[in-house]
Amino acid sequence: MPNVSARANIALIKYWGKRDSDLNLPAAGSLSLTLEALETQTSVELNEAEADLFFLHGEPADANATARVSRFLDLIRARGSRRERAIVKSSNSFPTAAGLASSASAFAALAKAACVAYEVEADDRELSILARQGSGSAARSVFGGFARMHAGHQPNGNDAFAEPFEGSKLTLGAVIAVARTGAKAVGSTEGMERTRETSPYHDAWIHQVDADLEECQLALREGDFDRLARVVEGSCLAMHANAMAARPGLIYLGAPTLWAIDRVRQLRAQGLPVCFTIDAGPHLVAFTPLASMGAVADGLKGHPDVAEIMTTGPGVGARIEANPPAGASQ
Ligand code: 2P0
Repeated sequence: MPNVSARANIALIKYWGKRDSDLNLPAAGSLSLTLEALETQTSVELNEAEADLFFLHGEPADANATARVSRFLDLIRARGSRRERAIVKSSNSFPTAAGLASSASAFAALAKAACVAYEVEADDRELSILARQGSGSAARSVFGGFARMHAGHQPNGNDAFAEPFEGSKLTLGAVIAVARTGAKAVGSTEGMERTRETSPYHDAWIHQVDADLEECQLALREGDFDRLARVVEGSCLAMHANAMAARPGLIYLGAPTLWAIDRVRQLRAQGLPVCFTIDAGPHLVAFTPLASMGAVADGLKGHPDVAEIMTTGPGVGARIEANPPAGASQ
């Protein structure tokens, strides 16, 4: 029974909008950093039952989550010769569905574990294409470190995959100010669709991404943190401005998020190389060189609604592990 780990990633240049919902094709590229501490472990065991079963943290998952996993397994089954159903067991080392990219690590791990279980051969590019169909950001979590996602042009999505981005002179980690809230109100998939359909800013947002990707890659290659901070925060704020301009508007930022944005900018003004990004949830992620993570973590303490500060370095890509997933003892 294959057991695979994969780590979530946080985008420096954001993905927010699809060109095709059925194949889950992004309308623009993105660039992310895979993070060591945000880990999912998933095992896939084929069996003779009539339906796929999905256990999350040892408990049967709800019908929606199970159906999403089962639809994904259908994609894998369609590529191979084995038709059995499967028992999928998964556990996360971090809050699920709270805007910390759990679907990225989940579908990267599931893609690899299911390919092994169903004896489907897939290289990393094919895994990335498969993972993308589970969740767009999962295409990037197949890889460790920085990953660059290509939007592609082909209608079949065969050119919509991620690959490692090499050549950064900056080695970054992340300090995450975890806000004290539960699951997000509007998930990314629905939020993106609403934004595409109703935001007057959506075309401008999509149009900007290519230039931001080039600028970000240049800043990383040159090791220019100030340049990086400008484009990373610009991409994040433009994504949220676009989402806020949807009707009804999507507001993922909370009071502790705004507080933490201010703190990051104060820390940078004091000379620390740090910049922020925010996904579809209230948690702020601060990127900073590894040597500054402690100082940034200290600087983000002190708000009553920041429940926890996590620090993490870059993580590796999806890989097969020897032991079964912790907490998936069902
Ligand atoms: C990103 N996010 O680039 C952006 C920024 C959230 C905010 O990719 O519909 O869960 O499954 O493709 O991958 C989250 O979106 O969406 C995401 P689907 P996904 O990381």
